[in-house]
Amino acid sequence: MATNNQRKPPVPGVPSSEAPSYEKPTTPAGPLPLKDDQGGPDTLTPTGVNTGQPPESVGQQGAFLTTAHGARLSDSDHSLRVGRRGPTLLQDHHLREKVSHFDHERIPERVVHARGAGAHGVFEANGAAEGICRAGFLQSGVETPVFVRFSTVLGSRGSADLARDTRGFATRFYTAEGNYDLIGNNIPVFFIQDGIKFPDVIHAAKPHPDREIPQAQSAHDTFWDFASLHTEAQAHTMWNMSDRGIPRSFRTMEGFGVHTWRLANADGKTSLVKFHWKPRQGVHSVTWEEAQLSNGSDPDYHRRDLADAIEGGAYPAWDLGVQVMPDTEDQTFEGIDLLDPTKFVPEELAPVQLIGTMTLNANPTNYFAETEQVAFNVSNLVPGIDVTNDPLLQARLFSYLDTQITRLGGPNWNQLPINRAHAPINDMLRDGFHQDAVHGGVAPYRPNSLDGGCPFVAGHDDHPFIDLPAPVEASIKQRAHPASFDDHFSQVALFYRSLAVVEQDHVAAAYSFELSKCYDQTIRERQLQALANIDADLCKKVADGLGLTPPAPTVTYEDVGTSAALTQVGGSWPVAGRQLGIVIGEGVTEAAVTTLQKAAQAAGVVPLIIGPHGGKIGHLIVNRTYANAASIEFDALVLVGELPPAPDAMVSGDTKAGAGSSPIPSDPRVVKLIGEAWRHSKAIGAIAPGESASLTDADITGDDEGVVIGTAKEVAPRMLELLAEHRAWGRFATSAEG
Ligand code: HDE
Repeated sequence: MATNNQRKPPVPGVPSSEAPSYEKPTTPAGPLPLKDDQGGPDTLTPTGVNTGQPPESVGQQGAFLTTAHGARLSDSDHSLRVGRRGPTLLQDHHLREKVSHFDHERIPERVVHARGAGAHGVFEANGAAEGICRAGFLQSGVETPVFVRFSTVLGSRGSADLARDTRGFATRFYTAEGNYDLIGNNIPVFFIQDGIKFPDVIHAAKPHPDREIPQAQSAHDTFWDFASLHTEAQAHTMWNMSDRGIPRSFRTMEGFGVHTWRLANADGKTSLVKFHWKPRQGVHSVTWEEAQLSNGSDPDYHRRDLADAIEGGAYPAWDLGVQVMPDTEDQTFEGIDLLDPTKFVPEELAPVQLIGTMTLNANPTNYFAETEQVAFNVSNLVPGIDVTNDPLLQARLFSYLDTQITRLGGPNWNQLPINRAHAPINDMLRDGFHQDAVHGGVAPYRPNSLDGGCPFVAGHDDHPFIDLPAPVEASIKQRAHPASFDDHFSQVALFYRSLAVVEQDHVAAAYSFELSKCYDQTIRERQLQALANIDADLCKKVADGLGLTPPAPTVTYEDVGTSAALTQVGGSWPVAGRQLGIVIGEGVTEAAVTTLQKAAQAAGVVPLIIGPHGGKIGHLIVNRTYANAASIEFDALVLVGELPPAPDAMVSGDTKAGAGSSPIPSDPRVVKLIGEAWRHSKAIGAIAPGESASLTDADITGDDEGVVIGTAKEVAPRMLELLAEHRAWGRFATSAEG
C-alpha cells in the first residue's frame, strides 16, 4: 500500500532516512544510512589518530541481530522457558544480557544544565585575532570542527524548554592543538562572584528538597530568599526576568564567555578579553504567555527548532567576537573590575571585534552518545588562551573535571568518541574504568630510559601550552573580596534603563509573577528593597502588582547611563528557519497557497498547512489540523479563504476540543489560534477577496499593525518583511501609553 511519506520531506522532522514499507520487512539488510542532516563525531582512536572511517562505522553493523559479543540471534521475542507455559530459565543468557543492559541505560544527569540540545558545525577564523592570540584555530582561514550544546540550567533532563532561565551555550573547538572548550551562557553576568557560592545559589534555585517542586523555575521562595539576601545576584536575576530569560530559539541567542580571559600573541604580549557570540539570526524572545503555552503543548520547542532548522538547511550561524582590554596590573577597565563576573563591559566602552564565524550544519546521529556524553571542561585550553584570577572561574577549573568522573563513570571520559581530541594524545594517564586505549611500552613515568625517554616535554618552538606569567600581589592569605565587588546595583540599573518600554514592562511583569508565587511576605518585601535600590519606577510597578508599598532606596551610587546594545527591539533579520502557518479550509484556492509556499521556501521559511482534518485537501498535504495546531509553533499566520467550522467543531465545552457558541460562525480553534498570534504581536495575513470571517470573530482588522489583507502575491512578500522584524512591536500595549 502506498503511503504519503517521501524520502526528502519538504517539512523537517521525519524520523527515518527511508520511508517505511507498509508490510513488515522480511529481507535482512544492513542498517539504514544516516539522514542527510545528521553527522557524528569524527572517527578517531582514543589517542587522536583519524581512522578516516565514516561516522556510521561506529554504529550498528551487519544485517542480523546479535548479542553484545557478536553471536547472531534467532529469537529476541521469547525468553527461554520450560515448555510453553513453564518457568523461565536462568540459563537464558540473551534475556539476562538484554534486561541487564537495559537496567543500566541511564547515567546521572548533569547537576546543572541537565536539559540540552547539541549540534555539529564548523568555525572559520577571519584572522582578526592574530595580533592578540597565538592559538592556531584563530589564524586566518583556519577551519575547525565544533560541537555545541545549548541548555537550560535548573530543570531536570525531561523538563520543558521554555522555562524562564539562563541558557547554557557551550562550544567545543576540536583544534589541531587540542580541544578548546568555551563554556558560556546567553547572559553576560553571573549570580555569584566566587565559585564557593555555587552550591548555595543552585540549592536555592532547584526544587525545594521536601516536596521536590517546583520543577525548572525560579518562581519560588528559596530562590528569592537567596537572591534578596545575596544582592550580588541581582544583576543576573534582572537579566533572567527580562525577555532574555525566554529566548525564541537557541538560534536567536547571544552567547557570552562571562569571565575575563587572558590571551597572548606570538610575541608573548597579553591582553584581557570578554568573548561574545553574535547570532546572525538576531536576538529574539517569546512572550511569557507563549512560553507557558509552549511548555504545555510543545515542551521540546527549542530542541525541535534547532534540529528542524538544520535539517531544513537553515544553518544557524554566529560570529565570535572579543572585547579587548589592556592587561593592566589592576585588571580594571573604565572603572569596571574585570575579575568581577557580576559585571559586564558595555559595548560602547569596548566594541565587539569579530574574529570568526561558526555555522551549525549537522544534527547529532545519537542523542546519548553525543549530546549527553559530551563532557565540557573549562580547563580544556589551548596555547594562547589562559585564565584570569576571577574567583568564579578559578572554582570552575576544579568542578568540571570532577563532575565528569561521576557522570561518566570514571576518569577516561576523554576517550568517548564525542570527547576525543583531534590532536595526537601522548599522556601518561593509565588504566581506570572503561580504558579504550591499548597503551604500549613499560614506562609511563618520567624520567625513563626504558621507553626511550618518551614522551618528551615540548620545547618553546614546539607550540606548547604555557601558563602565562602573571604577577601576584604580595598579600596575606584570607577569605575576602576586593572593595570593587561591593557595588551590586549600578550596572543592574544600566541594564534596565537600556531596555525599550515594552521590554521594561515585561521585566516588571516577570518580577510580579515570580514574587507572587512566593508564600512568604518577608521575602517579597526584601526583594522589593533590592528593586528600590535599582530603579524606583520598576520597584513601584512590582510593588503595585504585589499590593505592597514601595520602599525607599538604602544605597546611592553613580548613574552609569545606558547601552544601546542591550535592547532586542528594532532591526530586521534573516528569516530562514522561521515557520509560517497557512490556514486553509475545504474548497481552498490552491494557487494562493502555492504562491505562499513558494515565497516562504525561497526565503528558507518552513510553510506548514493547517487544515480542518489530516491527510490532503485537493493536492495540498495538511501538516497540522485545527485540533492539534498550537499558535506558538508559528512565527506568522496567513488565512486563506473562508475557513468554515470543521465538522468536529463543537457547540459547547472545551475550546481546544473544538467548542464555541451556537451557532458557530467560525471554527473556535481557528479563532483561538489567530487570537493568540495577535496577542503575541505576530504577523497575520488574510487572502482577499473572500477573506475569512474568523479574522473579525477574533476582533482583528486590516488596520491593525502587522495585519495584511490582499492577494497572495501581495501578502507573501509583506509577511516575509514582517517576519524579519520578529514582532509587530507597536501592537503591544505599554505602560508608556498610560
Ligand atoms: Fe557551570 N557547571 N559551573 N557555569 N556550566 C556545569 O559541568 C559550575 C558557571 C555552564 O552543555 C557542570 O558537565 C561551578 C558559569 C554550562 O554540558 C558543573 C560553577 C557559567 C554548562 C558546573 C559554574 C557556567 C555547565 C554540570 C561556579 C557561564 C553545561 C555538568 C564556579 C560562564 C555544559 C557539567 C554542557 C555545566 C559547575 C559556573 C556555564 C557541575 C562549580 C559562570 C553552559 O561542573
